[in-house]
Amino acid sequence: MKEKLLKLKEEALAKITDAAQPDSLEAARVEYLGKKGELTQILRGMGEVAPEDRPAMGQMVNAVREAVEAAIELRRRELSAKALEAKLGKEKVDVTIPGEPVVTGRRHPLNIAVGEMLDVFTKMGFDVVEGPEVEYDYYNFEALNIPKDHPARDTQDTFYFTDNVLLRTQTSSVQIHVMENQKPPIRVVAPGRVYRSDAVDATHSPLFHQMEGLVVDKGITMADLKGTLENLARMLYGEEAVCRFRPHHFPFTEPSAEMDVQCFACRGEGCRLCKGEGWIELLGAGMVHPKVLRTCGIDPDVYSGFAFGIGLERVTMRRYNIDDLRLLFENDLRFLGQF
Ligand code: 2NL
Repeated sequence: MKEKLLKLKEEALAKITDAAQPDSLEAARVEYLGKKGELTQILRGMGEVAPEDRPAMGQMVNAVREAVEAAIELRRRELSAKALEAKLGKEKVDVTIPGEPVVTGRRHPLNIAVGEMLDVFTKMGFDVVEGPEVEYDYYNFEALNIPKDHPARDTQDTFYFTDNVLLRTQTSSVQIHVMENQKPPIRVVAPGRVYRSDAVDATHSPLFHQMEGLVVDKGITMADLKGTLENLARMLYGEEAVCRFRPHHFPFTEPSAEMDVQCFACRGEGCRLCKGEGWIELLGAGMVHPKVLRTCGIDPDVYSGFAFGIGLERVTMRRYNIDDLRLLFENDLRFLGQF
């Protein structure tokens, strides 16, 4: 019995020291110390040993068991230290490898141009206002003196949700809200998205951007309109920019005008940029129609005002020499990275 035990001990210790993986170590533990393990069997069999031999035998078996347990524990530590070392070796960071370049975003050219224009207006004392893109017919058309049969209301141009609700086709709607809620003096610019049912090409998009401005106070005249808008033109095209006003018609202003700037490429001679005209159309404007003022609760006998609207894509395209509107909407990083 004693010999058998010693042989078992030798065998177990050899297996334990040879175990190269946690798996084989566990297998060895089960083989000797598990429920059906060899040492466990021997302990169970103690009942058959003669009573006088039991204490000595018991001591021996326990000593072997303790030795085996200690060996397993020792090996377990060795193996986990080895595993940790291997893992750390694999995860080693090479701090000398150059870093990945950080790609930073840039402002969109449209946003840059609009920002510069807003700067001019805020310096002149204008507030920047925004409003909903989904609007009632009333704010987009009715309050602006656009009668029911006006071509601007044609379903060909306007995206309708219902008879009464639409995507705004101009940011004038924002200024109607301002006039309803605010007493003169009013000085606001309203930049934002507008929508018209157009097919996409180099100069058209169903979504585009506009900025409108509105000034209402006592004694506002066409001279205020001209001074303000010439200021804008000088910022966009330089101190020497030459402007001209042509009579025009809008339902919401009376009188109405369009403002051109003399072509900055040919100085009025006529070239490819201005299509031989010598002038480039910049914006539409006029004195706010008395009917529009009255509709918004402002007495046209006491107050007058001017308003203007300017297409932002066209200004941006000219500013950065962009020849296709679609470039502004496609968000190609090779394009956007140039500004
Ligand atoms: C254009 C012309 C214009 C206005 C917009 C306006 C707004 C109110 C009252 C009166 Cl609340 N007028 N806006 C006035 C004249 C022209 O836009 O060609 N835009 C691109």
